[in-house]
Amino acid sequence: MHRDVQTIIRDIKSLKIQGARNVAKASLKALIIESENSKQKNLKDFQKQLFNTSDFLAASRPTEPMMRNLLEEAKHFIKEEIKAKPDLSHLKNDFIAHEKSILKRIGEDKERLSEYGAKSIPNNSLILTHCHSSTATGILIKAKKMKKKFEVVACETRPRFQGRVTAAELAGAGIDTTLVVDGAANMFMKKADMCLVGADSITARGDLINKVGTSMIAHIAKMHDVSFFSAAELLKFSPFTIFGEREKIEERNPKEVWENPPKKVKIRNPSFDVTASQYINGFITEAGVIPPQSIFRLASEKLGIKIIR
Ligand code: RUB
Repeated sequence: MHRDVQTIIRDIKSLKIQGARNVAKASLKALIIESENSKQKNLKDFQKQLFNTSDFLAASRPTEPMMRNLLEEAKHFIKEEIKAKPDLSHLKNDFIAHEKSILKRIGEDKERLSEYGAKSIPNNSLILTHCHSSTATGILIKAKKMKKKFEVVACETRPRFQGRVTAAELAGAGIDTTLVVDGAANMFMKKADMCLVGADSITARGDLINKVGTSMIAHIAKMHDVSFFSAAELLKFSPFTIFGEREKIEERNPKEVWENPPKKVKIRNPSFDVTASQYINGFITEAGVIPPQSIFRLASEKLGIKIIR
């Protein structure tokens, strides 16, 4: 595996590259690097090399369907190209061009999504957010550009403090931003008008899997009658949840929570949690702002999933 690809995998695992979208984009860039530098002399070996790299990337963070969906699509493209025109240099060139076009399309989808999201931000409002979602911050920055007036409260997001990334990014964009500890969420929710978070995964039921603590925020939001939205490309949909499988929740090193705990103290460090669809007012997607019940149909269409075989 190329050295730069190994670095990307390391950076994904260590959260230097974080957030579902950044992880997915980095994985496609890794495939492009691997392909550009491949020394394989025949189609079979090239395919094997790219498939292996793809499997390593997919395993780098378990709860990331956007990355998995794109890697699966890349594999599918390679298989189909080999069938259509079995020529190595043709395959390499086409594959690299294809992946670059996908990266471009992801960027265009985000633009559209940000536009829909920005329109949804109420004027003179307080928005509460959690963790760092480049999709959610993209919306807020777009709303600021639209001259909407709003403030943001960002929860700090123990144990890795991604809320600080959000706060720095939003404050840097001129948005009035306050960072609070996660335990203060209820206190600030009383004054909030809307919650906006990202998404790592969306299930067939329209449930949301996002940074641990998200479900707590959604429950509190419901209690205070505050609307709760998740900003999510349709590629965040987890196809195997249609067929009964559950999305695996990544459990990270306990040392992230407490470096040197006393003996006998047990520590758990789940990275994500599940917010049931009934707590979600809508998903802000590239197809529009849609209720959780519609995600299944739209995402299946986008991903080309055939339900009846
Ligand atoms: C990040 C997180 C984000 C989603 C969406 O968790 O939960 O809300 O990944 O991000 P982590 P984006 O820091 O563990 O990766 O909108 O950028 O895809």
